[in-house]
Amino acid sequence: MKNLGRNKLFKMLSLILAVGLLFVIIGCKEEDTVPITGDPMSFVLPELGYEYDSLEPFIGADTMEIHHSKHHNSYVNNLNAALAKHPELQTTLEELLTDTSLIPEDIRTAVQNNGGGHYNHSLFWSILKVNNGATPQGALSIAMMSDFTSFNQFKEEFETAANTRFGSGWAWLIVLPDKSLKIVTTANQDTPLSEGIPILVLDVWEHAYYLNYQNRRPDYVSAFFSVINWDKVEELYEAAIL
Ligand code: MN3
Repeated sequence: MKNLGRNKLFKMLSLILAVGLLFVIIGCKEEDTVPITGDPMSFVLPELGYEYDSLEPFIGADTMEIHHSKHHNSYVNNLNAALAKHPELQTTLEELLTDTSLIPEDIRTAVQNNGGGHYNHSLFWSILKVNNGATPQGALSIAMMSDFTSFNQFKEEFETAANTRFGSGWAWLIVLPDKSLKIVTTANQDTPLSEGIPILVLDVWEHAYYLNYQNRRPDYVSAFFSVINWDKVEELYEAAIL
């Protein structure tokens, strides 16, 4: 009888241990949002976290819906299709975009364009919110004073960079390895990851503004300053200077 009791206890403990282990494995998997595991479904279109009309009147609901559900979705699908050819790749998207020589040659262009498209848009959506005229506070505000002399000077330089980026591309605020801030632009879906950590980004492809602003990119760039979620940018800045 005593042996049988122990046996039962042992079986029960094993079961608890197995279930616990399973939860740990599932938990770890959920944490791994970016690593490429060879599963062609590794990347999914992220939710915006707000409605398509949330940025009205600065960025219209039509633009947001097409931009997110069509443009961004295509980048995700094309990225997954390219990566499916190399299930042996064990790294993160950020690492591949930081050093594109790590990308197998036959899918390099596809990953640069579509992986960049996925990375850039994901960051872009995350820093958008109608801000009612808010400006940066805290450590980011101090850094802007130090690197640009004032918020208004930063704004002017960022707008000029975004407006003068020829053709399709992106304007960025990045944190350099020495922790200073720098405004840069990239062409197409290229990222500035090899130079620094992005904390603010603006899509200046025509598809991002044409329905609202037609050819008037400067109006769109100026309106962007009404939909920057400075709390989020500050959070990214604080993580970047750690
Ligand atoms: Mn776009």
